This record gives sequence, structure tokens and C-alpha cells, in this order.
Amino acid sequence: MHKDFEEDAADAAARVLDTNWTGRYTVPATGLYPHQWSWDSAFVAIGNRHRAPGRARAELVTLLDAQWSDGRVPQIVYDVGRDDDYAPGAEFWRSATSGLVQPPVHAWTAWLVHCADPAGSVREGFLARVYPLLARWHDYLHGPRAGAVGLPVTKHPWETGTDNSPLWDAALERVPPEARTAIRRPDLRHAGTGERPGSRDYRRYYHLAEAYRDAGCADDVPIGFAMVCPLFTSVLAVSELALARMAAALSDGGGAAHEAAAARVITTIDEHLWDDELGLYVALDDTTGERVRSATVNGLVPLLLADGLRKGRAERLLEALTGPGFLGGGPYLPSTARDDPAFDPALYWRGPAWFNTSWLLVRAVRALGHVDVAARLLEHFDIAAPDFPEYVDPSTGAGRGTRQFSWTAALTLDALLSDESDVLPEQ
Ligand code: 9WN
Repeated sequence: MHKDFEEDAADAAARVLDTNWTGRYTVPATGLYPHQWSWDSAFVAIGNRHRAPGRARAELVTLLDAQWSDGRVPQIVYDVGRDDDYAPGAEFWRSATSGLVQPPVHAWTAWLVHCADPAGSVREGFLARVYPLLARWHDYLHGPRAGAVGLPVTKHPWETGTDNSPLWDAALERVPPEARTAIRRPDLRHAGTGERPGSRDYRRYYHLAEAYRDAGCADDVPIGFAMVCPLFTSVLAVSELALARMAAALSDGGGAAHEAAAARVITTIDEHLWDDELGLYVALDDTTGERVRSATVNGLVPLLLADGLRKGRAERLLEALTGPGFLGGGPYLPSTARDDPAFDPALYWRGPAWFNTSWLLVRAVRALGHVDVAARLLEHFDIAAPDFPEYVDPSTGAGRGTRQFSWTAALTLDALLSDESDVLPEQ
């Protein structure tokens, strides 16, 4: 990228983050998403660590302040004054937070934030404050959330962060498309037709959310959806390794247990989620014990764990990543493979390219020394400014979803300002 263009893009990204900052956390977008979202805040902190490290720390601390007593970190922390602007809201959950969760990128993020400004982090006692909370978050996932093979299950498509990925289609087919709640769709004011899930999807989403809420968000009551996701579990493994780094930095003896937990997660992903024909990882339906044979970007994310995977699998993942279904078939990394029957270039997680998944894969391939593939993935960030769309058409790059989206801006900053070559940096 040209230097002036880079500076303009960085300034524009910083302006998005400033506009979307509320004083305690950053909303994903002022119109469509007016509350604090769990994994969005993590991605925002990854960008802000370069320019406002105190704010990056505050973002994570605010989220962890909303942690439940059972250890879960909620999907959404509501600004109850804006309950009309997004649904379902606090009134639905009868709580100031959603009972669901999102992918556990937080410990990894906290370590990146700490390493970007160790002096400020130590001054504020950041690691000492967040480490025990993050360890409890992981205990919740390894404990009440553990499915049949021992990996945590997601109990709602919203928990996967990749809401309408074809990975959830078969399980959702078993959920009646009927809800008791009157469904409002304020989201449709902020995204084009055909870019958000449909009414039938929403009726199922609400059916599941009602069932979970009415069970008191207890995890021992089956509600008809329990999926093991390769993205969710891979970032959990990276986050466990980050907890090990934190334990060492705090001279806490818990590091070996986190390393063992990471190793167990990686081995189990390898044993149960690999699809040899597709050459990538897939989801596992905990209710039926069946693997879901769909090629999605979720299934490439285990490349972050390349060192721990069975021999030959990282190479197969690289082949898939650079093959016709993904980068080989067009410029930007699609959320669903271009040759998957469910592929749709506009519809949310069924084809569009999202900036957080490009970022995850950049980290993975850089750590493996594939600078050429990293450069291909980084082209996505060249088209982020000045609109910072939520997602883009993976062939044309045309913006989709909402605009001035926080994690697009934050990860663009990170792409511009960081060339770290490890998944987890040394302090
Ligand atoms: C439900 C906030 C969130 C992201 C998710 C993305 C989308 C919400 C929605 O927006 O989901 O959580 O209303 O569609 O799928 O990854 O965290 O940006």
C-alpha cells in the first residue's frame, strides 16, 4: 500500500473507533449493534492496543465485569437505554446481558494487549486482574459446556459468531421455525436485502433462545442444538496457551495445566473434526455424533494450531486455503467455500469475506513463514477504508452489511501497524 494511503486509512480507522467508543467499551456499529459484544470487543482491543492501550485494557475489563457467577462471558452486555434498537434485547433475556456466549478469543487478546504496552499493563495490574477471570471463563467452557468428545459445544448459532454458516443448517432443520416472542427486526434498517438471515432463520434463532432462557440458561438441559465448531475450539486452544503465558508472567504455577488443556483441545479437534475428503476441519453435531461436511472458513482456522496438528494436515489446510474454494477462486477469503452448494456472495456467513477471519488466517500463515499467502490475505484490508464495511463480496470487494464497523477498522489498524510473526508473541 502507498504510504499516504496507509496513513489516511489508519486515521480513518481510528476515527471509527473513536466514534464507536462509549467511554467504557466500543459498540460494533452505532446503528445496527448498539451494545457491547463479546468477541467484537476483543478484536477492537487488538486494534486499539497500538494507539490507545489503556482503552484496549478498559474494553476487556468492562466485558469481564459482566461475567456471570458460573464463569460465562456474555455474548452481549446491553445498554438498556437502547433496548428498542436491537433485538433480542435485555427485555427478552430478563437480564442486562445475553445468556449466550461467543468464541473465546479473549485470553489471546489480553495477552496481545499486555505485550503491546507491558509497562502500562503492569502499572494497572491488568494481567493480575484479568487472568483469574479468563481462567474461570475457560473452566466454564471445559466444564458445563463440554460435549460428548470433551470439546465445548455452542448452544445457539449466535454463539459461534458465524451465525448462518451452512455448518449449522442440518441441526437448525430440527428446530421448529416457531417462536412465542413477537420478532422485531431493527437490523434490517441497516443492511441490504439478502445480506442478513431471513425470517425463517430468525424464528428458529428465537425458538432456541427462548428454550435456553426458560431453562435458566442451564447447560444440562438439552435444547436441541449443540455443535462443536472448529473456529470456536481452535481459538480456545490459542487462548489456553495465552493463559499459560500469563501465568508465567505472574509467576503463578498454573501454566502447565493451561498447556495441557490446550494440547487436549488440539488432539481432540484433530481426532473428531477432520474431513479428509474436503481437506479441512468441519463441525461436529453433538446431538447426533455426526460431522457436518461443509467447507467453510471456520474449518481453516485450526491452521493457527499447525505445530500441534497431525502430520500433513497443515499442508492440506494451506492447499484448501489457496485452492479454488477460497483464495484461489477470487481475491478475498470467503466465509463459505465458493464451491459449497450453500455459497452466496452477499448473505452474511454464507460467502462474504469478513475481516476477522482474514486476520485469523494472516496470523496463522505468518507463523508458518508463508509471507506470500499472508500478502494475499492482507489485500482484504486494502479495501476497508473509508467505509469499513462489516463484510464484502469475496469476488468484487463490494461492501455488505453495515458500515463504519468497529472490528473492520480495528483489524485494519492492526494489519497496518503490526507484522508480528507469531500467533502468540513473547513478552
Ligand atoms: C448476533 C456483532 C455481531 C458479531 C457476530 C455477527 C453478528 C449478531 C447479529 O454481529 O451477530 O450476535 O445480530 O447478527 O454474526 O459475529 O459478533 O458485530
